[in-house]
Amino acid sequence: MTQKNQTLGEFIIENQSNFKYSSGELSRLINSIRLAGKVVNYEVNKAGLVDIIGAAGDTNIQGEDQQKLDVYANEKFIQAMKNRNIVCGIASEEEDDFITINSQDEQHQNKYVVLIDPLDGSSNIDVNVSVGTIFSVYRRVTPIGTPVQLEDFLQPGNRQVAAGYIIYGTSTMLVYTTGHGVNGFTLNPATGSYYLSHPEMKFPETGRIYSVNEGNYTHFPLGVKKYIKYCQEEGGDRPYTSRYIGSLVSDIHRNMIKGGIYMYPKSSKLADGKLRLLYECNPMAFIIEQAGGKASNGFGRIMDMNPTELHQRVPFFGGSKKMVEKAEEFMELHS
Ligand code: AHM
Ligand code: MG
Repeated sequence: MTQKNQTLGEFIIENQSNFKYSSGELSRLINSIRLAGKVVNYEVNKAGLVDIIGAAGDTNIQGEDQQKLDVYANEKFIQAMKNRNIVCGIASEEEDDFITINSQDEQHQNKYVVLIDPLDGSSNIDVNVSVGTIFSVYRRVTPIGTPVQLEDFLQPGNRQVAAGYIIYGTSTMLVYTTGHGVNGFTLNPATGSYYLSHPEMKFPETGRIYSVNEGNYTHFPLGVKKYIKYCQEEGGDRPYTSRYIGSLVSDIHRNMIKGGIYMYPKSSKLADGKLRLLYECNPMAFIIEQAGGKASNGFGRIMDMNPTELHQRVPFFGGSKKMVEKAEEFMELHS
């Protein structure tokens, strides 16, 4: 039963039977992500104090090099999952290749692989703008008892068993889905617990916000240009409002609450756009769809794409269903 003000811990226990393969493993996995998230949150909150306590690249008082926050976050999440021995492999936007996890006694017995963008939008940290962590969970496809393979990670998004994000914003929130809707939990810094603050989150069917880096306008395909013009024209509830933080998690989070579309199209400078299919687009698409929205590459469903490489990039259009459908119409018409 979903009950507002429940802690995330209580929620996980009560909803464990919702998990597709209920063995407790997925619950433990979400738990490790929430814990590492708190550690990263603590460091992100201190980022404004770099002049006082030392910046990335500096040497600290113990003679150790200070790490950049994205590298730090990468290590914390990987460590949390490794220590608890709950996944068989991890792929991270920060790592060239996937990591195989195996403990001596377990012999590759874990079922899940995790793909993670440990600190998305990290260039925003210096200016005190929200950043996020994005994660995606799949059941492995190769036999248990053997080391994970690339194919365990290169699965279409429609096979995800869980996905979520942490937003380090004015509040810190963890928002996730296991395929039974989307729930958002806010961290209470006083108690260190996440509380269910946004039960059953839903994208409004349509909205009035469009989020895109318009600085790239000249380089966008004609369909995108025309759609942007459509957003700006008078007519019905238009012109829409333009809001672009430049931090995927924050832009989607806001649009999920208020109604809107986020776009990172391809351009004449970036042939496949900028966002990564496996670490950013698929997990956000799973959340968007579970919240009643739509996620597309401009012509088809993001989650039906067959990945060919770990760091593959794809154009991305995600948000309120009717707005994404409209953008697709323009893409189709002008392709
Ligand atoms: P990153 O993974 O290097 O942080 O890049 C991803 C980020 C997204 O959060 C954001 O939506 C996008 O890059 C912004 O890119 P741009 O500055 O080109 O608009
Ligand atoms: Mg990223």
